[in-house]
Amino acid sequence: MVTRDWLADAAATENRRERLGAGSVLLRGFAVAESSALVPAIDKIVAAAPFRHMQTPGGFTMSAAMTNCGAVGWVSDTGGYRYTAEDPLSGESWPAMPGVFAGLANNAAAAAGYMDYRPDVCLINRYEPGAKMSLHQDKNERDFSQPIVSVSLGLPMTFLFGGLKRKDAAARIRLDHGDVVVWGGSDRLRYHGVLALKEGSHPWLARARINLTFRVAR
Ligand code: MD3
Ligand code: FE
Repeated sequence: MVTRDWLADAAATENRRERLGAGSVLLRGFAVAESSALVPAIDKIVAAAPFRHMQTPGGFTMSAAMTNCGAVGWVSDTGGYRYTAEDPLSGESWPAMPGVFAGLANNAAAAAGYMDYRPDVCLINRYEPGAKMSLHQDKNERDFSQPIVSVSLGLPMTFLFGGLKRKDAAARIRLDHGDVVVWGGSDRLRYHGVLALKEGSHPWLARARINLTFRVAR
């Protein structure tokens, strides 16, 4: 019964799309099929540019470990937050963005209504149980009209989606393996963060959650 299956698929896809704000869409499970290609691509990036715990400008050590791929990478140290063309650990260019990353980000952005999305950086965040990210805004990029695409892999996490002021109440959203969110328009500068990761084990990533965050930085 081809027709029935097609309708079921279409309904499932539609049901798994959740509007989070005027410019943001959660695409539940959008990256599940690609995850078997994403994990080895991450391993290859990490072999060249290892995960590291960066320092905040205030002198704290971030609990999420990070690396990057693409033309530039996001870095933080006691000198501030910025994008660099070289990995400060090696002095070499950041690893190139894999085709499977660029294609996934472009498809997800298009599914949310942002056509021709061409990110120049993917920040890769790795959380182990207890790691978190406090409420912050992403504003080191030049063009806030460009959305951010995030891909969650591994253990589930509670995401905090606040407002344009730090004190605004934050909604809590559970993000699971394969969930993709496109954040754009008037939501681009909303405060956001993640609660501490809970203990668990995931078939792909064991005791960890990895988040891919695609941006147009320059
Ligand atoms: C909403 N990472 O790297 S991704 C970050 O799960 C960061 O690792 C989190 O926040 C993580 O900066 C959240 C989701 C995200 C990213 C950017 C946003 C949500 C956003 C920018 C504006 C609004
Ligand atoms: Fe952020």
